Amino acid sequence: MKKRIILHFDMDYFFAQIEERENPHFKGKPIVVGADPKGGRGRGVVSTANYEARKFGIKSGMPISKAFKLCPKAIFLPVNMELYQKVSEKIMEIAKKYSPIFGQISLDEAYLDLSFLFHDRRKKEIVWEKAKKLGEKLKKEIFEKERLICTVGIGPNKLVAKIATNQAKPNGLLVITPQKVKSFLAPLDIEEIPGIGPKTAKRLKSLGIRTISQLRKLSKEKLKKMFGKVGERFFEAARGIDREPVLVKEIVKSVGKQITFEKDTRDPKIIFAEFEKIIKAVFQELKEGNFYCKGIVVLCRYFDFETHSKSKTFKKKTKNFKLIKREAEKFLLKFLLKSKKPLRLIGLRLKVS
Ligand code: TTP
Ligand code: MG
Repeated sequence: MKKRIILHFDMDYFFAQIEERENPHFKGKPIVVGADPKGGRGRGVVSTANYEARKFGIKSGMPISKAFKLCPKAIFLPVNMELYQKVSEKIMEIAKKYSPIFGQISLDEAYLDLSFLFHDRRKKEIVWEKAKKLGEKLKKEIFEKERLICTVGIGPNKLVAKIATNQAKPNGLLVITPQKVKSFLAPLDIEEIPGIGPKTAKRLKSLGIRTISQLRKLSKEKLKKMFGKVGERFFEAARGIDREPVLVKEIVKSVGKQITFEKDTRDPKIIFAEFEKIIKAVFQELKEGNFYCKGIVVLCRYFDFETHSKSKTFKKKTKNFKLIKREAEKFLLKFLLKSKKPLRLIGLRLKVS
């Protein structure tokens, strides 16, 4: 495989940082963006928190009631997605200029393939030095134009670049040249490898494997036996190998809404009435954005947080409200029939173009 240089960047505490920028008097105070905490009785989750709030143990995905307990004096703000999307677009417009091979991953992160730097036939070290300069320039431009900080990771592939970003957060820049890959990864926790979540990590930790260097002791066969095909990827990732190209595909655009019931419920009247409101709100967004719907995802969380989703892609993209509503309600009904457990949350997302 050809030698590559990949840059990854990710905005720091994105939603909360935008709120800080918009409200300078919040600076230095703990900020939590997410559901309404309702004095500790709120039932949604935290979207993100700034670093001051993280000091109290608050993190993305945590129940908002728990965040409230950890730091009741934090500033709790609702999710202003429209604003974050606009800011994201501006940032991505800036980043795109740095390479024709640009792949956006989410609202606040993207990869850039900088391998074109190799075409300039100078020494390898100079190439990596140049990549670092580009990273610094990108950070500076985002800060000057948008007043927001981000972290940049640069490496010989996407895997190493992303892990470098995570290690350099916040407001950092870390370059890992091919010679440094193995020693950089060695001491890190296995959960730094994308795809190794808490469940996989638990199985590995039961074998005494905590760090990436310890993971290297397991053979490819053993990992394959334990985890199937993805085990082979763990084997390679532990050695800093990753062949995934930067995909220039646009991220799937979607519009959606979800609600958490005030009380867990099995009452179909309440559930379908709320779902109808969601469908209408989401359809309104579809109209406002002048989008077509390519498919739907219905989300359902039972009272015990067990979460399921069902999705469908339409043969032809559509704007037909009745059709979308019928398909979405079919899925919701299936969830109700599948389990007798009360529902905590329902949601609908439309994939659009
Ligand atoms: P992340 O980049 O994962 O997090 P972050 O930017 O807030 O913080 P970090 O400095 O660690 O990068 O996610 C980007 C945004 O996506 C985040 O600001 C809010 C949103 N988000 C959620 O709404 N729910 C989640 O569970 C996560 C992880 C993110
Ligand atoms: Mg981020």
